Amino acid sequence: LHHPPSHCFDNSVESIKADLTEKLFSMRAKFPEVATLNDYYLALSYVVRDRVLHRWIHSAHTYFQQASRTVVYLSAEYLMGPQLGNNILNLGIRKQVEQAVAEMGLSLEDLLEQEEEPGLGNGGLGRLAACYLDSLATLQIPAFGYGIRYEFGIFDQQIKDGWQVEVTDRWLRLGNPWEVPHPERRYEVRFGGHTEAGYDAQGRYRVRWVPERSVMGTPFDTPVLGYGVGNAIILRLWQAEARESFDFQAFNLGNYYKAVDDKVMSENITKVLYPNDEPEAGRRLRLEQQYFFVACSLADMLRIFFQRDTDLDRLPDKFVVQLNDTHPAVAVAEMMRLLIDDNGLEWDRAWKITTGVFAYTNHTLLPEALETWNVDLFGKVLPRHLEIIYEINHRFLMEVNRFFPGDAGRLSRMSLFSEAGEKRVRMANLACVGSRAINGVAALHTDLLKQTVLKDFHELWPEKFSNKTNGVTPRRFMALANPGLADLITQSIGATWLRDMDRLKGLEPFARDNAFRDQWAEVKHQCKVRLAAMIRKKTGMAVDPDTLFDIQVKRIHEYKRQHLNVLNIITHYRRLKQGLDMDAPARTFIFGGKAAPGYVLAKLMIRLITGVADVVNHDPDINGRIKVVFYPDFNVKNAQHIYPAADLSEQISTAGKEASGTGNMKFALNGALTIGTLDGANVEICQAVGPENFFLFGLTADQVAATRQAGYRPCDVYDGNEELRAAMGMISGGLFSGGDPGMFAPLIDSLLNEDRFMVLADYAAYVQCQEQVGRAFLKPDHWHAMSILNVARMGMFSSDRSIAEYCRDIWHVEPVPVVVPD
Ligand code: 26Y
Repeated sequence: LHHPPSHCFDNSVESIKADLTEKLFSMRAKFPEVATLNDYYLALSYVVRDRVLHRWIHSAHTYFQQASRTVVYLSAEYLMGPQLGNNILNLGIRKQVEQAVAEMGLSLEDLLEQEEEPGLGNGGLGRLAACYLDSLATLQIPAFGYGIRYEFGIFDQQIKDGWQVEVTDRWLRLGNPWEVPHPERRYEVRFGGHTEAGYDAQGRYRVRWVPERSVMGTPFDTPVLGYGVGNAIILRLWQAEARESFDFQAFNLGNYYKAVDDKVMSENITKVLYPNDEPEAGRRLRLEQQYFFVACSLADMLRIFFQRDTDLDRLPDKFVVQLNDTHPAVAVAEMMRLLIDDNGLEWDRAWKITTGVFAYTNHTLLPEALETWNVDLFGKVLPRHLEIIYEINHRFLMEVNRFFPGDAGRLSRMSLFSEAGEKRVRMANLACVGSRAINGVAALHTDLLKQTVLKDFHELWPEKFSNKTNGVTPRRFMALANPGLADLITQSIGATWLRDMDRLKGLEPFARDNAFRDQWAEVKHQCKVRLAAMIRKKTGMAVDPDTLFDIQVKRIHEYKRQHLNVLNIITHYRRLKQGLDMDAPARTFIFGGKAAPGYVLAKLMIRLITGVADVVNHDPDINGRIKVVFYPDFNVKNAQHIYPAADLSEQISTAGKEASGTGNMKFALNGALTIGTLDGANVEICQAVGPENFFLFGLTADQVAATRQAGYRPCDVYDGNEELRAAMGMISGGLFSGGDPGMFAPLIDSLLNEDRFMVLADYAAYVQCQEQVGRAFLKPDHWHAMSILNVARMGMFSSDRSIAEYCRDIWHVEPVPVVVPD
């Protein structure tokens, strides 16, 4: 085995400057006088990338030698956020880079702003995957993240006349310096066709899949650095390409356009990320995407396994594969196919290996969000896999029947196929049966999983279940997003907290320290000034950093209840108009988030927010006591400006609906106080920071279920509450829709007739709780003390803690330290 380059990088200011000029020349073919800001961004990125790759090469070399168990994280989404700043932070070269670019007449901040983030995810699930890669690297765990290199990620959001408009996300337009393509390491992925059964030369029963078409998957590698360690890991994203750029046979037959057509069809597979909450859009292509990246990833894993081993029974000792929700669950069938059809194993042996390798994380309780596939469609795309799933199901249901004899209801609930209406494959059931561990993402979520959607599986295999409460990386969401706060914390308790978040506890005594509280307040104020400038730039609106910044940023969804927030704003507005509540502090209500393009009510909620903003912001009677802002195009990059500037974090989902939430953690770690329901991880956050430092309101999950059971009638709530009637009347009267009373009718009707998410039931409690928030904000000393205590007690919400628990309880993997010469 050869040793990797022991070449060392000189991180002095002089050397970084020299490298930058060299990269401008070698990678951009420019000299300084003609270079654009983007050329400089790219050149600096290449300077940083060399140093990142250096760590990756040493890590790969070390992992290869040690061959200890490796984590494979399979996720259809990764929301990585901008890379340059994070890599500079993790390399520990911020000061030198800042000075180097300054001496060349540039500002690091401007260069960082150039980067277009890869928006390869919808929201929480994709961002969680990115935080977990950061923590895997930092905890020195050998790991691969595998996913899809979408050419178009989540759409860019613009606001036109108050409505959301979707614009294609062309994130690759100016080049992506962070990835390294490996066309030499591509795999063929087959689709469609039929199967043929027969006996091989040894007389063994074998099935042959005769596919109808195939595409190639090419990997693009992005290294992810650990913090404070030499380790790096790889995010490997697959891009679909045609097998041959020209199908020569078709070409010879004169069918040139068919050949080009096939190429286009193949490349469609990784063309676009699908939004969640999108009814039925592009289902076939989505199934193809899922199988495509799973097939490439498992083939790659086996290739790496066979580099050092020959005995597939040892696969579970060498790899554990975590399924990030059911999107990659077809991996269970693909693993069986690889073992049986391609490697000649018997079923039982293959099943033992398969169920020794996989583990499954569930991220939702909403029954309509559980993935299922029409059996006919599935069979057309993956005929062999459908057969395998039938066989898994047959054997599984026999086992269920041994444990619970004659329980027909249970058999039909646990079957991998639902037979009510059209026959469908249930991916959550497949994931459960194929995995040796199953987890939810917050304590309440895991409890509810066991009681509801996965109840039968829990009764069969209670030992497979555990909770792994989500976490977020303090590197990106504190050190990078909020350097002022991070520096203040480091000055007070030392620097170790960034890798050991329990150290934040050391901040508790400072909550009583007046001088410290003033510094804390000053940092927050600076963050608000910065956000106000961003708001001005993006929307043209002036907001006052001395007002209470009350922020709700997340995907727009009925269960997240942005409309509950709006109802409170309208109520507050009406009171002010009546001369009431005049002692309440002035507030800036900030919203951000994307609605799925086909989710009509969610898009209407955005229109309602912008409609209310239009009226309230321009009402002379209000005189700035309320401002409402919709911050367009919420993404990771914007989020890094937004979380640090919040006084109040809105976490107001209907109890029992938000699996965990992770924005709630990012806010609280930046010193925002939370107004929230007992939902998802809010329950644990409230417990950790203490209920006296948390604004709790609303029905509990049990009460929500009981209220529903008892025949909840939203119109009764409406009839019984004068302020609620007035607020809804202002909406339906057309005040926020330029006099059009019809515009918001669908929203109002859904609240009055069904109110699936109990907005009206929680309205009064929410309004009252918001009054309490207002009163608390008027006592700044106490407010800032609560803010400090929140940060001091939030240590457990580091993704390092989450990953350490996965390592200990599910993956059984150990750290492998990497030594990098430098
Ligand atoms: C298109 C499709 C099948 C699909 C794609 C993405 C379906 C769902 C999703 C994304 C789901 C998601 O983001 N779930 C969130 O996961 C977070 C991380 O665990 C949780 O904190 C959050 O509560 C949950 O809504």
